[in-house]
Amino acid sequence: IARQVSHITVRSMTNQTDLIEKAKKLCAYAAVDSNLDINKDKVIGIGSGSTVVYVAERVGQLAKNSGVVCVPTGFQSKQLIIENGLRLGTLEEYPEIDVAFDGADEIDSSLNCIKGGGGCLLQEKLVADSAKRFILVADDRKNTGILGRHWTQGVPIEVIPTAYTKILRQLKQIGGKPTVRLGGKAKAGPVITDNGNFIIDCDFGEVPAEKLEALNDKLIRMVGIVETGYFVGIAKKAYIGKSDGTVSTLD
Ligand code: ABF
Repeated sequence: IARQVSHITVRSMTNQTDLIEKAKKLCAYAAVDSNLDINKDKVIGIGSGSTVVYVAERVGQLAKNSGVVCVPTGFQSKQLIIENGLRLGTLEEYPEIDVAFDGADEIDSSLNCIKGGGGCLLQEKLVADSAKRFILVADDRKNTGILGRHWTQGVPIEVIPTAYTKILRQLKQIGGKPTVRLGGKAKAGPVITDNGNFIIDCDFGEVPAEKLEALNDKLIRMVGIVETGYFVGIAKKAYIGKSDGTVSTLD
């Protein structure tokens, strides 16, 4: 009986994983199909994460030989652009992006989001901020209504390495619970971003939309913080994939 129960548990976990994967693909395809016009959009931002894998796949299917240029948000997205036969460009060459797609860790009902779970938040914010239209793609677990509900580690904050103890102290002073993100097999050292910085994950609990901008401004003013994972008022629309096979939008 024990074997049978564990078999069922594994199978239902697999089903759940399959449904989430399906939801990611559905929202990514819907976002690209509804927002990419290959006759007009010539520069596309491609974000990072597991949902964006399907964005890159769909952009590849629709725009492979159309001459569009894709600007990545980090190493993984650079690989995705290349693997899908798309043309790679840099933000230095293309500072104005027609449309950018990216995932999120959490999205609130005002389209603010937390990003940076994968550690690429600075590049992601640069691309998002350079885009005329910034579109989010996520499965329904990320649609939490209010930020701080799902992402229990808190908001990722990129800091200059020599400033990390100063910033830890300052974050505690304003009521945060910060931890330096550790990496590697033994988690013995800090994660180093593409820009050579550290990431601090800081839990501020649930932060209502109307308080986000003030909190983010306070963080950005701390000398040593390069950027935060709060994306306030940047996204134009979000495509949310559900495990029942439907996609809803937030705008
Ligand atoms: C990136 O990928 C990050 O900002 C965010 O942490 C993450 C979302 O990943 P996924 O699509 O895998 O949930 O966009």
